[in-house]
Amino acid sequence: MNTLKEKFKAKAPLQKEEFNHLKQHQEHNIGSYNIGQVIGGMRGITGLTYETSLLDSNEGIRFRGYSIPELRDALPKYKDGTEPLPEGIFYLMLMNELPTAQDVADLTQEWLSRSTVPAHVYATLDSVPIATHPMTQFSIGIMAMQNDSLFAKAYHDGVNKSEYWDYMLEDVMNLIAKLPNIAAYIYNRTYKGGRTIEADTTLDWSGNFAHMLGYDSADFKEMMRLYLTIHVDHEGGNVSAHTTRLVGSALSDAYLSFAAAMNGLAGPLHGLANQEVIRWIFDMQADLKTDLPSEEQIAEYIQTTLKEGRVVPGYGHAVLRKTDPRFTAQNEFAAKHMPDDVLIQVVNRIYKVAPPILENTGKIKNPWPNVDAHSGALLVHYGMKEYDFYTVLFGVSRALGVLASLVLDRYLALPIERPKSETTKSLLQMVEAGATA
Ligand code: NMX
Ligand code: MLT
Repeated sequence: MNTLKEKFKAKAPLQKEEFNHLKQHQEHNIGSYNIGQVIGGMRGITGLTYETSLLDSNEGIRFRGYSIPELRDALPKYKDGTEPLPEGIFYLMLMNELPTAQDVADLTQEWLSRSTVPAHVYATLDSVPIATHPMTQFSIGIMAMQNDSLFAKAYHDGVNKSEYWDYMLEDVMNLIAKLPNIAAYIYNRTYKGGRTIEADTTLDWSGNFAHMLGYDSADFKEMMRLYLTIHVDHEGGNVSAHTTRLVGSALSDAYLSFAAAMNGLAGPLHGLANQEVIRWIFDMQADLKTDLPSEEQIAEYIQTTLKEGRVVPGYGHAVLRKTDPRFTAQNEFAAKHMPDDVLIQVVNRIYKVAPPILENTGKIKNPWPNVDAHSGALLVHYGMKEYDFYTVLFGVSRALGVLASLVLDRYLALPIERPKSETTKSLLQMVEAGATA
């Protein structure tokens, strides 16, 4: 038995105890909702429990109670590095306790030992056209591994439901361990002529991922540790987390659930926004024939985007109502490591100009930047300009949060999801009758 599983077994009963305590209060009413929320994407309706992180609309995300600045301080680092190792935030989310440096080192080794990707997965990726979007390739690569699901096999063999979590944890560890290899393969296949870069087994999960992508500077590796830490999770209602939960609730295994989540992350209003931001900035620079447009030029470009009935990518949020702390963390990294970078200056000019314009439309509820407004500029600085690939990096990180949660879903024995729907007619009838659902 691996060390993480032993620790989870010892620690998880406390989480179940708390959940069982909540179950004693099932009749407690926590609010009501209206038709606007039903037809408006279910905003503000609490419809699920989700343990690994919680979003405050003004303050931003907290992981098991810890904010991003607190975790940049508290989580173990790589040797003399200053950014947290994502292994640590995975440990925190799963266990509900901060890891020691040894816990993190154990996890690095555990993932390394599980990282070999079966040859047929690479062969499957090689069979799709090279122009296939990297997120589609990523989803295909994940699905190609589904045949190895230990959870699906155990279910088929009649495993007792009390043991579901055990097989789910095995699948989750295997999947997370292999994602960097698959992502790097897609990058090298799509943009770098199919070169092969062997893993560096002396490195941590993120450092080795950076290495396999062909980026070996110490700064890029630090950036990757930060990037993979801050994108992990954003409570349970976002498209990728909720998809993982929903699909998993049918007792679909981790591969099926996570591939579905990645298909949601690939949407331009969700994770694909990180590529859209850089595409939008590059287009603006090309249209205006300058790398550093003035604030006036940027303001005009934003107005044009709005007039064309398009969104300004990287701005707005369904829940947040202030600047995303993930944007701020990246901006701090940029100020420290690339103070003179022109693209970062463009990002900061947009940050100055966009909010009042968006606010003045009178309909955009959050005029502030989200995580995607910044991430691409860091990658471009280090030479990764292939922006179609950016959402894959988001996906590798997002695996840690949603898959830690998936283990907990099975541990807490959450039921299949099945909300009620109505038709427009049936809701109108309720309105006329003054009835409730
Ligand atoms: N640019 C232009 N219009 C916007 C923007 C924006 N950045 N944000 C919201 N709106 C519009 C929105 O399309 C809607 O228009 P309409 O009534 O014509 O349908 C109106 O403002 C009200 O939307 P909100 O209630 O403010 O936002 P909602 O909760 O529906 O959507 C987002 C949230 C994030 C989908 C939206 O702000 C958006 O499309 N942003 C740009 C894309 C983006 O950055 N997505 C990344 C989110 C973070 N992530 O990584 O997942
Ligand atoms: C996320 O990280 O999932 C996004 O900010 C979207 C969300 O929280 O709705």
